Amino acid sequence: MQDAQPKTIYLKDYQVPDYLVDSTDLHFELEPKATLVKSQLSVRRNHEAGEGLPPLLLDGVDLELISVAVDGSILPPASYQETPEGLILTVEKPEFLLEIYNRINPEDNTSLEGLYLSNDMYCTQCEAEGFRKITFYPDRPDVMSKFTTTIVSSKILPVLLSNGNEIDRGYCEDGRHFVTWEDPFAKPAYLFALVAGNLEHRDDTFTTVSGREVKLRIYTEEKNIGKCDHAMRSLKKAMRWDEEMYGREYDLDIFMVVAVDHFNMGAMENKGLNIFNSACVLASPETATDSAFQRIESIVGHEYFHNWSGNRVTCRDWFQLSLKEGFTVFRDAEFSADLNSRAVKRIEDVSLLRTSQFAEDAGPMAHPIRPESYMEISNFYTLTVYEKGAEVVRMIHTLLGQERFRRGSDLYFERHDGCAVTCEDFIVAMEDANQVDLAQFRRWYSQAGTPVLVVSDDFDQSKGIYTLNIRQTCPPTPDQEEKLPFHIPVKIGLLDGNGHDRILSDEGSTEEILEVRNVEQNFEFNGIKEKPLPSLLRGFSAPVKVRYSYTEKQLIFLMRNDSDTFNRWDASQRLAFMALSNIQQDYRDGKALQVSSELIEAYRNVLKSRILDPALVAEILTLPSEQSIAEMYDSVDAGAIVAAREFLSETLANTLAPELKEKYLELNVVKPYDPNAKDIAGRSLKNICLSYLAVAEKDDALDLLEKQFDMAENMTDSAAALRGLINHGDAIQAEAAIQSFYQHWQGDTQVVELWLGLQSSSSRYGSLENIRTLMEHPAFELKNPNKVRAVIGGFANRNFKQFHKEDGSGYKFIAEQVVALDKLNPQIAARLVIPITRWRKYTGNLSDKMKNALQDVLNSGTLSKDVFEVVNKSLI
Ligand code: B3K
Ligand code: ZN
Repeated sequence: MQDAQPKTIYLKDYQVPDYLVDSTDLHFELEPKATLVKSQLSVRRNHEAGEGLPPLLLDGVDLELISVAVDGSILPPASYQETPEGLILTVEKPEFLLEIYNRINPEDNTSLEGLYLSNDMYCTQCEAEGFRKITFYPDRPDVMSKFTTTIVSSKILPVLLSNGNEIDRGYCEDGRHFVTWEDPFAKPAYLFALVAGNLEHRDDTFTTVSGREVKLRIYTEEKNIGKCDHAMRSLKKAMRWDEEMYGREYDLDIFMVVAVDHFNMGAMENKGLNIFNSACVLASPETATDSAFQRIESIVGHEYFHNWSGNRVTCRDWFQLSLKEGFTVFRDAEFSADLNSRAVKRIEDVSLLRTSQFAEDAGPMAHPIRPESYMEISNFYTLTVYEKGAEVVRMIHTLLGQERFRRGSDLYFERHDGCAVTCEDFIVAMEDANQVDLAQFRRWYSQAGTPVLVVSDDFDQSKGIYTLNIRQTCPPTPDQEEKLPFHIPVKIGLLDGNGHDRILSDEGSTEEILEVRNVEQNFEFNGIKEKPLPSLLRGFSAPVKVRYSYTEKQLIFLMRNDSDTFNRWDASQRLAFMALSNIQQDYRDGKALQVSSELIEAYRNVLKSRILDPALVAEILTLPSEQSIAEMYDSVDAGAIVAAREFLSETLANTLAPELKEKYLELNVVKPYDPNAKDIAGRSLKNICLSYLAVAEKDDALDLLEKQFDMAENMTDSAAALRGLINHGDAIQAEAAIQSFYQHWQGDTQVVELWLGLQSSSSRYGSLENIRTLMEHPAFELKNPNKVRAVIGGFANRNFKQFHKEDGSGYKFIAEQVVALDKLNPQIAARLVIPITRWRKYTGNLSDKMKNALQDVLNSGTLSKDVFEVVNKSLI
């Protein structure tokens, strides 16, 4: 926390470190309020940085310094300077052993950065700049060191873990015990980890492609030991996949995963010792939904893949974060796509991107995937860096093709193994391996904002030439008024009147990747006899918006015929957006609301289809969320959006009730739970039908809900029924379901989090009053980020109707919570404030009320760097 405006750090100011640390020996004596840390660093002047011996700067935050010694001699306090950011030492030697003793207080560390306690377990989170909360250190990713760690504790904590391989253990004279770990790979401090607790473990082994046996171990509290199987299976699949797809083998004797209840994000890729938010690793059919099963598989994969893309090859500085995150998200997305339904995975990822990343690109914190400046790096762990970053890697993959992309990644890993590098190094490896020029493509790394492609077409019947005209623009973003044209791969197909793909080349291909490079460009197709219908941006081949004036009829045609599954879904989305826009207009004009019969018939056909993959049917039937509708407009009328979506949903529900019921009954079969793609698709479609039936409130929908609620044998069905009862049951029914569910599951943390989220995100149940009541519930804990995300985040991010209430009470509430949370956990507070930073987009009173709430946060007193940066940039 600080008073003065925090300093801005710029990419252009990067300088190599003055000193390097060859080895780091750490010694911890764990005590909740007074953990003693001793560190021995072999420090060496970095000759790349220049001549002379400048002062050595060590980062350190919230540390109690005990002593500093150089080559065995304690330094008098006069020879070093302690500042709020760390320690400045002058040592007149180019190489020396630095020994520091300091004390920290894990119990009072509610920021969940550095060393802290979760329940009674010690754990760490060091990325990005948490190591400086453990000891004084050059806490920057380009300082890579070999770590040895000894942990001493009372025997109440039998499990003592750190990175690498265990090399020693024993007892101290005073009855305490210790374990020593050695990590043979040099790493930056952000990958350091320590865990100590009373934990059980699940074991397995994996034999690598070269025949080495690796021990796999998942640690949890005893009560959760039965929830590790899915994560273990996912880990083994990930290890095999990385060998097969990228030729990457695991490199230590043991790979450990620990589940922790208090965690700021999903998981962390610490070398050999991944630490996971319990919600992202623990699952059983009775307690976890299908989406939790899938989330676990993808996060386990993601963290494992970091062992190469992140750990063996790491980032030079935090501006390069997308180097490891964008690439690793791309890798985990492909992993999930290979294991499950590729089309569904793509639809889910693109929905997230469009709903939330596009909003980021259009908001006050917009930044390129490689930002140029920041005040607090934690604020840049964003969907832009992660998801758009992955799309940028995907575009390179699209432009090069699988084989050449692999050649590039092989060269990248080989060239930079053991190094801290930049996004530029990644692109250069791709170029060098394939003799391509990605000069213009690099703009994706430096320009923010979502490009817009305006597409028009022309058909010259006499010459048989069909022309696509593509114009690109990109809206201004903070600090970037003008943008240069991007290099954009636009994958297309052309449909004939029968809905078949036209052949576009002599080799018989039916798809083409148009490489858009200019502000305006024409692409001609010869030998065309009738005007085709374009299927644009197939598979979402670039993170852009495409505007082409499709008619309703054409969209229905694409929905039926496009050979690209993603674009079939996309056509349905365009259709829904078109309908929702019209309804909003009628709503504002005070006219009777209506939905075209063609649209209803199109949905009926999808629902009745025996050919379409049920997973796709489920995705098509899922109407765009209010948030994603809001993202489509420069000026958002929240009330009209809610009214339009409710009307469309009710109209579909009422008109299609017989078909919905038939489909529900057809799919509602009893069989053992298996989270495979086919069964997940079936459950997903079944539960969407059920939710529509609940909206229609007829055809004994409430009985079906009650029955499913009582009989469900897996959490997917159980939670779907509970959601239906909360949103559509009568008040007594809803309350009874909420209570009985809690009675049954109160001992299970992950289910309780789900239960809280179902209530807070309910447009009917999640009123501000009920949110406040939930916060009084014994299951709620302001110091636990999962609970905060479930209750307060559920309200602000997934309960559009209640959050955007006319009186602005939702915004005031968020401001109040942000101020309270900032004192405990600045990272979480800075995430929570985001929904009110988009005030410029909202119409009328809402905009002012949102802005006032933001101003209240700013005026509340001393803010953390995290919250200050977000709020301040949003008000400028
Ligand atoms: N690398 C971590 C994220 C750390 C976030 C720090 N605020 C998890 C991941 O992306 O795999
Ligand atoms: Zn990651």
